[in-house]
Amino acid sequence: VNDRARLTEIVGPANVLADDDMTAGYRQDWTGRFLGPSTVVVRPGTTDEAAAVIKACAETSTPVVPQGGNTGLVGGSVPLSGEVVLSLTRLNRIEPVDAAGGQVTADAGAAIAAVQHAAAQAGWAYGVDLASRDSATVGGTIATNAGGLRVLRYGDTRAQLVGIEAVLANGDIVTSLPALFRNNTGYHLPSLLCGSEGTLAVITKARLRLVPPAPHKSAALLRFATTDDAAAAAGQLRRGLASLAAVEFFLQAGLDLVCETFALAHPFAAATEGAYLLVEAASDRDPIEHLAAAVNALDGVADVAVATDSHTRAALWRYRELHTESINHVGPPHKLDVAVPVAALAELVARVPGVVHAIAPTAKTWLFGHAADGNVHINVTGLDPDDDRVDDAVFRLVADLGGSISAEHGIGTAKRRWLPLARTPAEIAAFRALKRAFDPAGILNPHVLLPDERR
Ligand code: 2HG
Ligand code: ZN
Repeated sequence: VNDRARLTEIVGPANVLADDDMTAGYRQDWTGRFLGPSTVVVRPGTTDEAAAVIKACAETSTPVVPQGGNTGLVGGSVPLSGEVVLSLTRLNRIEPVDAAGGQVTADAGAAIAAVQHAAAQAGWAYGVDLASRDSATVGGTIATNAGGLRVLRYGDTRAQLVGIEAVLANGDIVTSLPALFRNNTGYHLPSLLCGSEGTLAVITKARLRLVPPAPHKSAALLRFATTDDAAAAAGQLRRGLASLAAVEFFLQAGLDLVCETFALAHPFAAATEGAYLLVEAASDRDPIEHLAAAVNALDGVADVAVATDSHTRAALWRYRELHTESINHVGPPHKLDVAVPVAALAELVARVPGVVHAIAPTAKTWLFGHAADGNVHINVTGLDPDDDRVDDAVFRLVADLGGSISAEHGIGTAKRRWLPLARTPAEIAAFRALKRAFDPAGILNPHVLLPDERR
């Protein structure tokens, strides 16, 4: 990169990394499926530095990939074409919580766990939680509109967003971080930048709404004989349990893999098959009685394990949260994070293994996810990283079922080819018009989200 000296002037020599060993962690995505070639990583320490970096890159038409915690799962934050990586993790301040207004302003590089902690210290909570909470950042979760474990209760990241500060493609800074609950003044840039995957601007700060804490929690792990029963139960729990905080789902094969990989005892020693729901209730008072009553009212429950203390609860959560890591031990997966109408969840789960098997008979399919939201994480191991025939067949099935090719991870590099399955031609034309308006030179994360234009 010919402007390395310029970048060094802006952020200092310690914050321009070029050595392959030093940049390796910024070039490879979390799944191990996507790895970029040698490049430069720039780590600004302030919004002004980030703006100066973007301005310098704009002047030389150098493409930039903004990056937070690099925990994304669709290859959206790695420099696959040798782009400069703009790492925001040094921007990690969190301002004092606005306790009266129930909001907080945090830098893009602050970890989600740090925001949760700051909120809790002030008697509030942050509505977003996800397994990668210690690494995933405010900016990255906004850029991808991350979902996670609390969407059911508090909505996705977009629903938490009050204001934003961002650097535009020409280096200008737009700031709107109002300490307001209501603010209805035209185009809402936070909403637009949320889910834009670094293609429209670089997020440097955000104003986030907080939620009342629900410190009393109970969880139950339920085993059902069939996915149909589990899916029906998820719907019934939403109606019947006001304190419902999460309904997560996995299958026997995934549970067995997690237990084997992490040497955990099986929750129900004798069970060899089933569909599992991990149900959590959270409230300002102990929700155990309501949870127990709601579980008792369900049909088709074959086994139950209840956790009332935090230690046992964490043990139950491990069966669910360790899926991603356990699957990575098998080999780099193809990750197909999809959503279907809740009524079609069981059908999807039933049909996916056959679709995969017909194309790749030796591949393994792992299904788990957020049951009450109709969000299934279809992971397939044993496929060549570049062989996307399975991805194609599964996405088409999902589209036929009225679903979406991305529920919460975004489009990134991995799915942009299939955006037309999720969006109409007119919508994609509108996307392209927005991209041209915000980034006419096309330097911001140029290889994600939008499919290549046919020439
Ligand atoms: C989860 O729900 C994450 O655990 C990761 O969204 C999903 O690894 C996956 O496919
Ligand atoms: Zn998920």
